Amino acid sequence: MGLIEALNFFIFLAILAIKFSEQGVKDIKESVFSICGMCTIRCPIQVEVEDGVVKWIEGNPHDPAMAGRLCAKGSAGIAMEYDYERPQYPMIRKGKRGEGEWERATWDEALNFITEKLKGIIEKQGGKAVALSDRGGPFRDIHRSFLRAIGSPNYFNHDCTCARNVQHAAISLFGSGRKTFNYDYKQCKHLVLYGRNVFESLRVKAANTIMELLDRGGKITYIDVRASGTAMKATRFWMVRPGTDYALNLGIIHTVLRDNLYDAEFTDKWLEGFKGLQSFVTEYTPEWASRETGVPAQEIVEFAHEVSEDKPSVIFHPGWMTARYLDSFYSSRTAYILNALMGSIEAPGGLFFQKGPGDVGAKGLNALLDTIPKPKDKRVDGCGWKYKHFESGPGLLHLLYPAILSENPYPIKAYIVFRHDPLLSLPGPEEQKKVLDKLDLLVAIDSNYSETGWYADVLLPSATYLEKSSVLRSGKGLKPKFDIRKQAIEPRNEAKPDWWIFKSLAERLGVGEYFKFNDVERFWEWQLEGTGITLADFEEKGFVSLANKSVWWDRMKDLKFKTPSKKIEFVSSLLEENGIPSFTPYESPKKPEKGSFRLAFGRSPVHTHGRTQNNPVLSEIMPENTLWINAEEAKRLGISNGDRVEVTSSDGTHSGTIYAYVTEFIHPEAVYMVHGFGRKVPWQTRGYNKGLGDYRFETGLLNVYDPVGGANALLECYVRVRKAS
Ligand SMILES: Nc1nc2c(c(=O)[nH]1)N[C@H]1C(S)=C(S)[C@@H](COP(=O)(O)OP(=O)(O)OC[C@H]3O[C@@H](n4cnc5c(=O)[nH]c(N)nc54)[C@H](O)[C@@H]3O)O[C@H]1N2
Ligand SMILES: Nc1nc2c(c(=O)[nH]1)N[C@H]1C(S)=C(S)[C@@H](COP(=O)(O)OP(=O)(O)OC[C@H]3O[C@@H](n4cnc5c(=O)[nH]c(N)nc54)[C@H](O)[C@@H]3O)O[C@H]1N2
Ligand code: SF4
Ligand SMILES: [Mo]
Repeated sequence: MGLIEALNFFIFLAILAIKFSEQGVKDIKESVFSICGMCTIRCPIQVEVEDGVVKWIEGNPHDPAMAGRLCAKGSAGIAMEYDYERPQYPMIRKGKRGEGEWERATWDEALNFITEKLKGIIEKQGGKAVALSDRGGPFRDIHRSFLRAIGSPNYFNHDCTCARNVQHAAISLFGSGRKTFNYDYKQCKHLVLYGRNVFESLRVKAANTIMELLDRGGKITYIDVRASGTAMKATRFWMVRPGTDYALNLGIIHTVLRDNLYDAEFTDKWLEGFKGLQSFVTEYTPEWASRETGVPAQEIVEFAHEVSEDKPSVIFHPGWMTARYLDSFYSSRTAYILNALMGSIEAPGGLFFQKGPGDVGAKGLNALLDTIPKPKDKRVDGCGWKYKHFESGPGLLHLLYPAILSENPYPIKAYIVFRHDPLLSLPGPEEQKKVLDKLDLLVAIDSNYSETGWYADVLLPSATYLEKSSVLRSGKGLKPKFDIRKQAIEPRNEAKPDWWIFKSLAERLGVGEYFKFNDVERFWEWQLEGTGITLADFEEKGFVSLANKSVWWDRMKDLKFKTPSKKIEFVSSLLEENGIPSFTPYESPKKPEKGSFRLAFGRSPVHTHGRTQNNPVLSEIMPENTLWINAEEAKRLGISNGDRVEVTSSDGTHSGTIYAYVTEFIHPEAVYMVHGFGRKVPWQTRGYNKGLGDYRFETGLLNVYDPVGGANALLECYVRVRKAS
């Protein structure tokens, strides 16, 4: 065969191969196991793909608690995927921060730009001058490793605005955090919820199981300042005065101890400091609690007796975030104490210890983070050293802000925000911006135009959960398991998966040696090394169970508390060593001034925080939020249902109008709006300026936080309301 013939033959082969692969693409129908990313619950899902297009998403049918089911947001994943109003290519800021003048960049240009800036900062101030925050969760290994590799201890997550008070309350009692336990709703007889709006602030599995709890005659006592969707389904609803959950718990504990309603065998065995609690609650009678909360004393007593009859199959949910007040640490702590008094720890229908691979004789997944030496510098926010009672892991993001301003204990010059939107989730965006302006570099990596992304110097488009594979997840529970998020489709536009972004940056910054893998599959294989499990084992169901049946420990013998005493420390060694009382006197929350209300917030079942307001489908179902206001108060202010009302922050710097929802089912001291609206990114035309953003009214609150729990006291927010002219 001559050269020309050979060339022609090869061209012929190439055309054939292209034709063949086109044919292949056309006929491909595929089911892919993945993990939903529409909110941070991360439910296991199955994605149906046809010709490279997502056609259908459902809950993983092999997971009995999902059984194919999904929530509205999860189903709207397809609408999010094919929406063009999301970042499509890397962008570098041209105008002033937040002005919205961008220049389109190639990935090389954007990564080089970031690298040059970071190199300069690291040379001058060290790696510690770089901070990174994310949204927590199981997929952090690679970006946390990146930060560690460049020598920074300053990793943060969102939790100062979420569950930090609960986390620290758990540590003070059990020596380990809130995720030590999960809840056995399946066998629970009485579930007590403090603003834990289980049917709207969704976890699909939990919501399903709690519906079944009601179906089989179990009880729910729900406590809130307003009648949420969960209140409607509850057996008992107490509409409390805002910020008084701690008082309620003290009244309940008083009754439980006075009337001997606790599990004496369990308390004798496991509790440290029972006497201290007993003497502390003597003065907090149900009558006293009634005056604080508005719940009749007789009902508190009846409830304590009723719940005790169902012990130990009862759950006092410590709150996800337990409404964020200045004393929420103690409301959470007393909810946990009630569980301990009921003996519900590791009891069927109570709180169970989440078992990990090590608890069932299996080896855990390898973690990249463990292969990189820990930076020697102390955290910039003081967590773990200046504030020893605050866990150092994710620190407290609100404490980063004063550190940026004061450069104390050292300067922070770059902030990488990954899968997180602090301008929308921490209080007071305008105050935050003034602090962020001191940075030399602000980078956002997002699959959506976040408020922070819009204010950043560089915005990198991140692949969506449907477009990427993530690191394998190790799930703890009664039956520990590993599960997989597998890429379902090719990234659209120029989006890139996060592992690629951080690996590329690491290589450019000269620390690529830690990131040797070239694709996720190799990384998975390395994660699994030594476990005896292979990738093929995930093919059938999308997960691999590490135990055949549920693992329960003997609750009178085998409980593993990580406190110094190995018991549940009502009197906490950690707190006392740091000069913090284990029991603290209750202080009545401030009453709003006349014409002003406490601003409460929460979730809608069809939105995720502030990031779905522009979703083509979800924006149609719920385009804007309303202001819930008590009927008597509304009448006094001349406001009728459906009126436009003007809401103004307590310092007068922010105001806006919104429709009023007038109802008897909210406490007169509070008004309420669904979180996350009032978005200000003009490129998102559906969500732009719709409704009002609770976070914008939280002026002056950036550094107001529960001093013991550490979480932002977002609910210490007051607004004035009047009928709009
Ligand atoms: N006023 C007020 N403030 C609040 C709350 C409130 O109710 N009211 N709620 C608080 C609570 S409980 C929490 S948990 C926080 C949550 O606050 P955030 O953590 O900021 O909120 P999220 O909506 O989880 O998402 C953060 C960002 O991640 C992006 N994202 C989603 N998926 C991906 C992905 O696959 N890749 C990348 N790179 N980015 C992605 C989203 O587009 C979004 O911009 O807010 C807190 N702040
Ligand atoms: N649909 C949907 N589901 C979600 C999310 C989402 O964005 N959308 N986000 C997830 C996240 S990150 C979280 S943290 C959870 C949050 O889930 P939940 O903990 O259930 O919290 P929220 O929906 O924020 O509701 C808080 C409730 O607290 C009430 N409240 C205010 N003040 C008080 C008070 O003083 N006492 C009591 N007892 N109640 C009070 C409010 O009225 C509101 O109903 O939801 C998760 N699930
Ligand atoms: S609760 Fe809904 S949106 Fe959140 S992960 Fe599960 S299915 Fe997705
Ligand atoms: Mo949260």
